[in-house]
Amino acid sequence: MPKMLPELHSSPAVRRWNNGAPVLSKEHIPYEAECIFNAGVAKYQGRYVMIFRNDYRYDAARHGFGFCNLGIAFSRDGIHWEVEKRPFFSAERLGDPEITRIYDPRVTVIDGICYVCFAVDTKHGVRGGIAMTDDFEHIRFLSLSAPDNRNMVLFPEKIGGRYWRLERPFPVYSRGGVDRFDMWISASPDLRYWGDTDLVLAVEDVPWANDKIGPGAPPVKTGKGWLVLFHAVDRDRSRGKNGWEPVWQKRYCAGVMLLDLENPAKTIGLSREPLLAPETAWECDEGFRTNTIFPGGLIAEDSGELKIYYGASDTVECLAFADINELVELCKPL
Ligand code: BMA
Repeated sequence: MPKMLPELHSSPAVRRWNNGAPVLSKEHIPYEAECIFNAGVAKYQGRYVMIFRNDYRYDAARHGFGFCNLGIAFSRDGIHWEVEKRPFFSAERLGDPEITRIYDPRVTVIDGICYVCFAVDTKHGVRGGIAMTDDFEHIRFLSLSAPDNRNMVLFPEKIGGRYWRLERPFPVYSRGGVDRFDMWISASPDLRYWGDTDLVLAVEDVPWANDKIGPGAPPVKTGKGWLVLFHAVDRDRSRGKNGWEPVWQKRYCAGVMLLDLENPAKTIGLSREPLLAPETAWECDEGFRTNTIFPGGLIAEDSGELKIYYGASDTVECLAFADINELVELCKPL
């Protein structure tokens, strides 16, 4: 039986695919793979494309994985996936000794071009990377942020003539030396030079978070505003052993908010409850870092159905459905 966490529940507005079974996991991968999670998903040239994270070769002594790469899968329906024979990308393939890991991809299509954002671990801090690909074999970097920053996602169109990204710097020194990290936005004329940075949502605005928040999937345009998924973390020091690690005290939930259509730096709505809280066996019991829901893909279908892709317990990739208007309704003014 899944371990229930009584204090937080998922919204009745979401329905998990196949009772929370993974849409993608290591069994589907034709090369060495262990944890398949935190994927970015987009519709591109008539099919769905997913870029997923693969952490492999667990080292129990270090409580971590020795290797990480990004894989690619394609789908006709967004549910059943065919995985490419070889991994797409990794820090090793880049061949820059400064860059040690590339992970947590998000995919946005803008004007028919496919962009991928990811977290880039370097020997001197974590940077947010933006790159483009047109063949899912080669990748060209456009920009790398200053450290420490990650969870970058691009809006799917220019607003007021500029590109926009959500991001999550981690200002340890100026936020009291503990995790208190917030969601920010920046604009760019060309995807290379970023500025006009502004705060979008602070962790203390989210009633079920006490640690940090960060952008999830690329925003979806609705008649009422930009619909944005985010993750929100609470830490409970009484939590002990969870998952494979000796101690894991955090819980990651998915939340939803609305940004102004013309000025996306302005938050106009927030759901005061989590959208997805860990509840199923994969989310609570089975994985590496339990109690972790990490949304990275949001697709709006013409029917009004939303597909929400999320990593569960840093171990598998799952899918949930919702109605776009119902999620907009959940977002009440701040
Ligand atoms: C965050 C990132 C994510 C991960 C999450 C939970 O800090 O590293 O990649 O899913 O922690 O472990």
